[in-house]
Amino acid sequence: MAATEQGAIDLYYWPTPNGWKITIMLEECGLPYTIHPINIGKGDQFKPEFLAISPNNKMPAIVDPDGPGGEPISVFESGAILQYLGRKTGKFYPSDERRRVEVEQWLFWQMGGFGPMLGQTHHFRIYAPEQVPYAVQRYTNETNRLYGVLDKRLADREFVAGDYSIADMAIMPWAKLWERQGQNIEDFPNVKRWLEALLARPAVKRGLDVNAADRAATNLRDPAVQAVLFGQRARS
Ligand SMILES: N[C@@H](CCC(=O)N[C@@H](CS)C(=O)NCC(=O)O)C(=O)O
Repeated sequence: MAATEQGAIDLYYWPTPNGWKITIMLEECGLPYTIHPINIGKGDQFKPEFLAISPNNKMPAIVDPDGPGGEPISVFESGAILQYLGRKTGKFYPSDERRRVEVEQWLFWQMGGFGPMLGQTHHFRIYAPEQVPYAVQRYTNETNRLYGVLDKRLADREFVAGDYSIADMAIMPWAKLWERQGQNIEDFPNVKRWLEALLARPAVKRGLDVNAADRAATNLRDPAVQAVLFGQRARS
């Protein structure tokens, strides 16, 4: 494990869209953090010490040594982590109730729809060991519908929900992978403009760059990696 800077947040991470949400937020907030790689292709997510903070065996997860009351706190689920960091710093997550609800609607839209559906699109278009045309069509179409919703939302505003917020940080890492989701970004000009603006932010670039080489090292078409990620595991 890497040496931890005093007060630094421990981030359990692998460079994927859900992981990037958190490196981007930490970079945007200027919070110190220490990366603990969770190699999901090798099964680090099933280690008991990781399950103790992330019982759903998925990264990202954080441990903030300076949590509420000055005591450590662990948080799993990327949406909950973004909300926690937003409350902790007072940044990118408004405290005004109307503005907060606006952000939360789009954060949960990502957590409950845009993320899970696009994840299945990746699975059936790229990783599935057998071609299932119905599944490819079903998830590619649903992805297309979701991009349409996002494009409409962005037609008359710069960001998804008021000012730049954790909602943008949650959605963008998935939207930047439109090509592998069978989409044409030219069909969604407002998403394209928003995506380009976010990808130009220095903190976003730094966040997307964290341990980038690890991404190339995980071949999700490798049967050994697939056995870890797509095989059902008995829980101890
Ligand atoms: N809802 C979770 C999803 C996290 C997630 O799906 N993480 C994946 C990588 S992007 C993972 O850790 N997979 C390991 C596994 O499924 O065993 C979140 O947003 O934090």
